[in-house]
Amino acid sequence: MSDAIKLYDFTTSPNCQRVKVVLEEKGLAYETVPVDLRKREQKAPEYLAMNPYGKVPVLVDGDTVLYESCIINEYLEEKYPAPALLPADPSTRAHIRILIDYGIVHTNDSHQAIRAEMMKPEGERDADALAAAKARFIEELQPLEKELEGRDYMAGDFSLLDAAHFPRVMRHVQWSILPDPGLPLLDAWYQRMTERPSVRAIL
Ligand SMILES: N[C@@H](CCC(=O)N[C@@H](CS)C(=O)NCC(=O)O)C(=O)O
Repeated sequence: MSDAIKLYDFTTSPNCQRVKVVLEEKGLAYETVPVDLRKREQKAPEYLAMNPYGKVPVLVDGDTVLYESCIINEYLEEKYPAPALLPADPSTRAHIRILIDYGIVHTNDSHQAIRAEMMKPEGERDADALAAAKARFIEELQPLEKELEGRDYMAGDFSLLDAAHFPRVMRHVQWSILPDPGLPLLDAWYQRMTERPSVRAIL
């Protein structure tokens, strides 16, 4: 059996992309194992034995089997510390973790409301519901915009914070929810992110 890290992956899943960016940034050799979400392969008993939540991604590194993308990324940072994707200072690390949680959990309701509309055929979308969710989402992204004042990346240097937020922002760019005139720094950051070899490698 190969010793390479395995990532159970669905190519377009933002949660998988978040991990793939970190694997690429760290220059780690890994294999992706496709999981077809449309065929509900993530609910098969063998898969649930690895991830009881029945979701992608799952990372297998030797005897270590992990799920939850942000926790996987923290594991990769601890196990493979170079190049560092978190600063050394505990207070800054904690601040980064707050912002990861904020951007994923605390914007999730508006993100999901937008997603629900975008998944419908164009003619069946509720324009008012979409506009309201968009306004809320844009407002909720303001704290991340603020972090980018005077910085190329959200914590100064590229970090797990940027890897965490890129995939969802990309989804909203694909849906034409972003860029937004109220978030110019986030747009410049997004463009910068798309130039990174790690991001180019996973798209
Ligand atoms: N909190 C989890 C979320 C994982 C997740 O929601 N994955 C989606 C794909 S983006 C999934 O597997 N959906 C299929 C399902 O829920 O059955 C993480 O960060 O890894």
